Amino acid sequence: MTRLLTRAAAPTLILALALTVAACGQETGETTTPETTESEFAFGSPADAADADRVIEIQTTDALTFEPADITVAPGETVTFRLSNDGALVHDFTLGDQATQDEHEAEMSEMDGMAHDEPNVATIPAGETVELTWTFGDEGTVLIGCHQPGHYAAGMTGRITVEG
Ligand SMILES: [Cu+2]
Repeated sequence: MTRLLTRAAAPTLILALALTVAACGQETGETTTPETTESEFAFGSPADAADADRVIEIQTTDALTFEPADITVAPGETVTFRLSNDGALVHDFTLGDQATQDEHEAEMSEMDGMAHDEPNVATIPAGETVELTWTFGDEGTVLIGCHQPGHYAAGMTGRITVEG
């Protein structure tokens, strides 16, 4: 009688174990799936100056403005921004969506104006000219901001419209 019960229970036990293993395997697979993205940035990707379709010159000023502050580019266009600074104040040119601008504004106030080392950010010391090359993605709006202390809050921002 005991042997009969054991025989009958064995396949059920094996099935239960198999299901448990399958469930665990699936769970592990989900948690270890790497996050794969085409670009580190949602608003395009860094590019080489040699691949630029166009150069756009922008002045950064002691009046805390970008001139021009309104720029239009084509989807997929690679642009070199030639950023000049004829004033006495250091500026930066941070390219990104609103989330990126907010993030950099918070970082800069924490870091006391330390320079960035990120491909979407260029620092332009007084009297210098710096270049940043970027390939834009799909139609939309990408923002420009200067996150030197106080500049962004004072309105040192710009807008790049990606359309065409
Ligand atoms: Cu500035």
